[in-house]
Amino acid sequence: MAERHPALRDVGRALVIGTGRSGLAATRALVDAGVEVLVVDEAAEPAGAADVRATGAELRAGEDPADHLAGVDLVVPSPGVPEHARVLVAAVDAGRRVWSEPELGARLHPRRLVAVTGTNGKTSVTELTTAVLAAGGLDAVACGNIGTPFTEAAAASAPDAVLVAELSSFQLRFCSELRPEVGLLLNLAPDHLDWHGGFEAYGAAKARLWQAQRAGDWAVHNDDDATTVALADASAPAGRAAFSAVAVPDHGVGVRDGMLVSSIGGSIERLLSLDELPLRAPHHVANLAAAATTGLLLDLPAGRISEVLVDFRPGRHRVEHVVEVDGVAYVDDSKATNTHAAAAALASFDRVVWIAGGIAKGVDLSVLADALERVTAAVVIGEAADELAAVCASAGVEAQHAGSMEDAVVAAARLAHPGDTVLLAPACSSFDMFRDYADRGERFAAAARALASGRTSGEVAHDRP
Ligand code: UMA
Repeated sequence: MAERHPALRDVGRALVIGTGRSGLAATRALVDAGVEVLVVDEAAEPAGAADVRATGAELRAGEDPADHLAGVDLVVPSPGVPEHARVLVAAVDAGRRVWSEPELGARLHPRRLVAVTGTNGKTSVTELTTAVLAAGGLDAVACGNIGTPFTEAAAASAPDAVLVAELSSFQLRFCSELRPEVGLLLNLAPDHLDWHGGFEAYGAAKARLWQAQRAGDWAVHNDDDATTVALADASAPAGRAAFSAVAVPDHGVGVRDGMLVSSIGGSIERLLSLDELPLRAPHHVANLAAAATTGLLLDLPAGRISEVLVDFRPGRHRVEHVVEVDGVAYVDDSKATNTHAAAAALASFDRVVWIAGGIAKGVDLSVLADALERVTAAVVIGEAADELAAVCASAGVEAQHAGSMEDAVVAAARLAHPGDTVLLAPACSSFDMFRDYADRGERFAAAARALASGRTSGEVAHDRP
């Protein structure tokens, strides 16, 4: 047998939990490296079962992974496995190594790495940063939470490639040696508290982004978000840089006099005028500033960076204009899966009929009461519907319940007046009613388009004059 990879020299047997994208990528990498792999999934018929069996690994479906720790040197949990799961608590208590799938990939295939985390904007900034690096002539590869598992992307990439990894708190929680040369923490607001057990643990997981950095690496925080500043102060051992949507950081990219400017070279350098941008919402400007900071820290030419930023369009289901019907705009921000993102979307329109709801993930939704100033009415769906209706009532906003997205859109149409925006910004995850956030957004868009073509059953009669 070929000699085992040095990172796995003392790993004879590994337990992989989950047969999804992460679990499959980890299993393939471990089997290829000559490790004996047991894969366990809580589902009796997990979707990835056939792919896992094809690797030659043993699969036990429908079983508790905590029963299978005997003889295991390494545990690789899928990100969906919560930190308080019995198997992870048992593994940590027994002193077993627990690596997330990106940690495994980073150890097996060391590459240049830019890592992006935060509560919101991760995917957009990962896309933007990948485009910035590519325009600067680097072989940039987007991976991680964005879709292609880190390990798979790392294995397929050239040795001089730069991985641009979107990393979730779930993945960072079990990272230790993963070392980005630029690590971006975009923002931090309560999310996934059911998984981590609390906000402090969630923040601590995010801050692991910087723990393995060394001199010459960059820890980048958001100057407009005090929590990211405090976390960087407390935990970033490397060089510090920042970005902002309202001012110019000491060392980074920000806004002055309607221009996006950099202070990285020591003097102020203009990158672009905000007038050139199709979308000027603060969260979008912050995303552009974060990507520009990364490009400039990697010594890429400012002119190329500016071109990419001006041309960039946010992806699907991110404040996406779907259709206009009877003077009412229908906007899909299904990607707003937490309160922070929903509040940013609500602040982007003048008069809003708001569709929200789903699974609250242990987060207190009452903070949204302060974000409802421009909301004239709401339609609430899913598990969190009652809680959101109470939040609306506390802000003096009428909320109607709906049992499906189609009913929600029809109800919202009745509540809306010409000039209003019907905004899907759920503040919750989608898994109680939909396959994922994309499915939820598609259902919203289809229902809105059905209104436009008059296919919705019954006339849309406006409740109010
Ligand atoms: N499973 C168990 N036990 C558990 C939990 C899950 O056995 O306690 C099993 C499930 O039965 C299923 C499998 O694990 O068979 C699913 O694993 P998973 O939910 O971790 O999903 P993957 O398919 O491995 O996808 C993961 C990320 N999913 C999550 O973080 C929930 C994907 O991010 C990521 O693209 C992919 O790895 C590749 O890196 C998605 C996501 O929703 C987009 N991320 C969250 C977010 O963006 O908010 C963090």
